[in-house]
Amino acid sequence: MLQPSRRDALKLLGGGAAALVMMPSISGAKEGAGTSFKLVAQPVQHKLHPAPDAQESTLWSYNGQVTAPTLRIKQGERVTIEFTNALPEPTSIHWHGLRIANEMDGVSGLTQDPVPPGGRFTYEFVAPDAGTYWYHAHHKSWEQVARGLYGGLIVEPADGSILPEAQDHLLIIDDWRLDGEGKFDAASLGAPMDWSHGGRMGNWLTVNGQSLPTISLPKNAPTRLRLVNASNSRILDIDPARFGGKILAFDGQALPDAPMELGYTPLLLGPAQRVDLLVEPEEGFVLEELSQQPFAFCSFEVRTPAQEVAAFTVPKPNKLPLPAKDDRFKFDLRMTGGAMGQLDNIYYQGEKLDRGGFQRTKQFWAFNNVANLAEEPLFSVKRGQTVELNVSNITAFMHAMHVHGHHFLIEDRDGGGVEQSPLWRDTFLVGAEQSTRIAFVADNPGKWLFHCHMLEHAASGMNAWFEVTD
Ligand SMILES: [Cu+2]
Repeated sequence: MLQPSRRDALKLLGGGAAALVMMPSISGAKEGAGTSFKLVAQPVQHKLHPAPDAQESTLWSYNGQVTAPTLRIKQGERVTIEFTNALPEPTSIHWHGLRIANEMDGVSGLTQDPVPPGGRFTYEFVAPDAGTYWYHAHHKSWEQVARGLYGGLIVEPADGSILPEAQDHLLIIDDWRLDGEGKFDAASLGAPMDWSHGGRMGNWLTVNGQSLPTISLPKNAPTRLRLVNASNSRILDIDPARFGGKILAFDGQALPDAPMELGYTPLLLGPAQRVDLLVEPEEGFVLEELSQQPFAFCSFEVRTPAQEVAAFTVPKPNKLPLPAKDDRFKFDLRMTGGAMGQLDNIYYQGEKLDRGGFQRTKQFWAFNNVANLAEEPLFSVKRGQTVELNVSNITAFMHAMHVHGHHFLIEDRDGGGVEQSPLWRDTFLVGAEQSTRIAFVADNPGKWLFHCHMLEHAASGMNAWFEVTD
């Protein structure tokens, strides 16, 4: 019970010329035992569609780059990020999937005040797990992420086993909504129709901010492709078997039996989810979005490598705390609301919403009948407690549920088990009328968000938090 069907349409604009992709990357300036970076959130002009007459868009960026610089850090090393906000509105940065101290989680209104225009904030943390992560704005995310405020974050394993650049590629995929001139469609941000349905769907895909890039890979060499879905709401359907791709990791966590062939197709990559693939290409291939008509949005060409290629070391699973079998804190979460869903008994700030209330508050979704971050946590547990969440999606849409500060085991879907075990994730997809059981050890004190990563759904009700006390 893994791969429910979806009904959204991918309406893509006409094609264009292929562009060569270069992923900007900044390596940290060494400062004593740590590594430090500077990030500035600022507006930038960028052309999203390759058609010659397509207009430039005013986007928001970190350091003026679409996609933002990739932060490469080392497992277990202290990292400092000096952040400056040069945007006309407040913002904050969330380090998605990193199990770091709560006050560095970057959730404005819960773990920190938003950084005002012209303000600064220093993020400082130690990443405990190697793998593929990303960072993005966590203030009005539905607008700020849509405008481009995101970048990749790679945690290199402490044992230093990394591939050379030519054999290790980060692909951050985004789904943009462009207007008739090929510009970012800002006018439709916040459309209630999107918020009450499947979220903001775009009509144009980019990889690392580039349209239809062609990436060179060394022929027949083991190469890691790190895919990140940075879309507001689009679930990508991909099929790694079409190009011999094997799975190394989901959501940053290496699989114990990697490299693994996927026993099903397609692979659904929800918003915020990551998958690391291993390829050893004999010839060129394409990465396709398969939810409608197959659409190739990224091409790979192969070149005979000039030098000897590096041998591949299978990434080792991180050491994550295993949930206890007994002594569990169990919590049932019912997801309701949305178009074609149950709209009765939804409360927002103490008010029972009726037709006018939904329109006035733009709250359309609820967890256990409550829309959006309430004053009280969903639950509160002591540090070290195993938490079991039984999540039932009683809506007409699929959702991408993200737990902050913890990775969890997916234990069951609809009573049918899971396709592999252990399956660690930080974001899971739950289909319409499906249920999923997850479990994790709440080992990180603080206030942690639990929300749908379809950012319009989070803004319109699917947003709550839990507390871990010391
Ligand atoms: Cu959702």
